[in-house]
Amino acid sequence: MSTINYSERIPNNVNLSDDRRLQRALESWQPKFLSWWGEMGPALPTTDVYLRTAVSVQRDGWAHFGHVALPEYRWGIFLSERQSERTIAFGRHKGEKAWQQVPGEHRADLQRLIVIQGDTEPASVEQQRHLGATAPSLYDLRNLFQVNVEEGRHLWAMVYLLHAYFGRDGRDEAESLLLRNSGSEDAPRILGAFNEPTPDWLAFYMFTYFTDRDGKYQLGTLKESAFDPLARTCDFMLKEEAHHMMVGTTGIDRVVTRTAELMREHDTDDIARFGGIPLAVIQRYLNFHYSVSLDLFGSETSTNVANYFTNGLKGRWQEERRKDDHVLTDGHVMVDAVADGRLTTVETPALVALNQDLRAEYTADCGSGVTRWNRILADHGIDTPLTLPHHGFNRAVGAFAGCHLSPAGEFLTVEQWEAGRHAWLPSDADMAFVSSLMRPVYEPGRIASWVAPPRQGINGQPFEYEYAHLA
Ligand code: BYC
Ligand code: FE
Ligand code: FE
Repeated sequence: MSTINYSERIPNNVNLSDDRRLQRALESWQPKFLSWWGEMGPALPTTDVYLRTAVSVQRDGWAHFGHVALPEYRWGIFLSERQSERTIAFGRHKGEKAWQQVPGEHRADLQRLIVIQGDTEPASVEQQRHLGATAPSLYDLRNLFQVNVEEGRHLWAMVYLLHAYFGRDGRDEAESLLLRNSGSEDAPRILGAFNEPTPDWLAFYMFTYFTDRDGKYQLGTLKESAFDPLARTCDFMLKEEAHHMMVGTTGIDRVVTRTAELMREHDTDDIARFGGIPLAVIQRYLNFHYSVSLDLFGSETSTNVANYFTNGLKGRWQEERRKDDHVLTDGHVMVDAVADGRLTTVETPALVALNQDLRAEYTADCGSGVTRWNRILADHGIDTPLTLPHHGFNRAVGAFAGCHLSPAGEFLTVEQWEAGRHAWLPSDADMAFVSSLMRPVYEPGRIASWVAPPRQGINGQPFEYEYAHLA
């Protein structure tokens, strides 16, 4: 079970060959995936890239590294191992055995959650399609493609569930996942952040820090699901997700490091003319990516999430470590609300407040990055810190939608907002400037002017390693 069968057309550890119908259905989806990858995946032609491929779902030694041609990457279906007596940890089915099939009454909701999750994965590949043209180093280029192939595999993870457990509707939804496109007018991706462009590498690092981190938290709740195949799929996806977090965290580390070095060297904040990204621009990118990622948590109060939890479909972050009854029918909590143009809190049943609960976990985690970046700044003697904006800033979903808050959390008039937004969100000039720095650096061991080299290479290889060969 833990070893992945690579001799089949679709690598898997779910005994796909025992179910010929399912195998045939997925084999007929496979060429559609490959043609989507060809059209919407990485645009830069390469001969091969140094990538990891999952070879086992065991904790240690699960990945193999080697140079592969991107279209020949072995995307497959890998679920964490089944625990024989897994029970449901929360909701009204708490204590019952986890489900190996989809109960009829939860079919629509489960399918919807899987479709939303599945939609984000190819969306991010589409958003990042052109970044290969301007990578700051071969190391970064390789990381981009690693993230892309794994997001492609996460699409496979959801498509497997749709095909295996949701019949005809599931197969139709699997097709549709390849037909919606990020930013499309007619058929956009489902969630807001996945229709925003990722035009440059600062945006890419911010996206992998803030938006992939939403993925980490949402997968963390789905890994608790009573529907065991979903739980096991998400558990394994989280293992891959750790690398995406690393790309974001260390990517921003390296930009901040370079910015701080240039500020010291030239004794000025105005480092644009020395080929660095000014701290104020980094802060504006951070404000944007954090705020659109907060929208991915849905509304502060949501009957959807209450039902998902009560029915066992979606748990809380680290459900089993929570010290309460895991049913929450009696609890009340305070949630954010806006009344008379002011921020207040109102008491709400705990069940409907679970989106805010998850968002709070996420925010705390985001703060750890800010702390590390500020340490880098402090080490260079710079005492202007980066900060997370207030969670009501620039929001389009939930209690703060339609309000105008400053990054400090003050409520503003429309005029004040319009006057301030260029100081708070990336302006066209910021984007044009960052874009002007984006020139590819593809000689092994060399790096662009605006970012420091990584402290470590991949899989013990040095930074100078030939992580990719261009075609
Ligand atoms: N944009 O009841 P509410 C990842 C909709 S990222 C557009 O508050 P709910 C990845 C909402 O659907 C993780 N629409 O929402 C990262 C609902 O629509 P209906 C992705 C939005 O359901 C990087 C209505 O507004 N996975 O993996 O409690 C790279 C009312 O909302 C948005 C998941 O999200 C939005 N931002 O919570 C690659 C997990 N927000 O019912 C990959 C699955 C809300 O009126 N999804 N709406 O038609 C869910 O758990 C929930 O559906 C949500 C929303 C958390 C998204
Ligand atoms: Fe993913
Ligand atoms: Fe990811």
